[in-house]
Amino acid sequence: MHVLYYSPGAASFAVHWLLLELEIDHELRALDLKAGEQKQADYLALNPDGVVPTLVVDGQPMTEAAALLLTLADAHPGCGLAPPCGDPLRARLHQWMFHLANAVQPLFRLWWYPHEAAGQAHADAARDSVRPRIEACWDRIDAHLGANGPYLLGDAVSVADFYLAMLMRWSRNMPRPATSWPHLAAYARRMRARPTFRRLYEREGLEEWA
Ligand SMILES: N[C@@H](CCC(=O)N[C@@H](CS)C(=O)NCC(=O)O)C(=O)O
Repeated sequence: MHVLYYSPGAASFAVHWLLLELEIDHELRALDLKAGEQKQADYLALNPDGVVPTLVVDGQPMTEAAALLLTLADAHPGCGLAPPCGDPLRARLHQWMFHLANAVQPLFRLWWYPHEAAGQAHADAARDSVRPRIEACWDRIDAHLGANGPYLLGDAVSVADFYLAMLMRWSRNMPRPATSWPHLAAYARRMRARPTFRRLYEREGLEEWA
């Protein structure tokens, strides 16, 4: 049994999307992040970082969005969303998953929570300094898709694309959202056209970036 602790649109979004895509039976448990439910003792026992997502599989809590995505895709090899070990594309998949997890997602943490790194007094300046760094990520990924797309691994969609689409969505209210780049805009249209995207939006009660 899979139980996903989530908050609408948060880092749990891609994991929820993949559960739908892979047609895995699951229960959803919403956490109110503004009310601090993720910092309550019972949740910290599942996820000591006090963040979403947490996926509980047969009673075992697992955390870290990127790791959850890879684990789910690997557990369902028939879905074709993760090339197997030994396939040259597997190394590319690892490269993109780690790049998104280490280089892109942490910038959004700085964008949403600038006070964590800079303190409240310098939060605005810290946030401003993150914007060009996020835009540089879009420059790089847009060029990659233009030359090697239409997906991150080339012709076939992979689990990394669900992750990238979630991160792109997070930029939707920035001065230059990811969809300002032409290849990323086409990519967003392609990912949003997946039937599971519509279901995900309905289940999370989302409207923006539909
Ligand atoms: N590295 C973690 C980061 C997760 C994360 O930062 N989640 C945010 C929502 S997007 C969160 O739970 N924020 C609430 C908080 O930090 O209190 C992952 O990828 O799972």
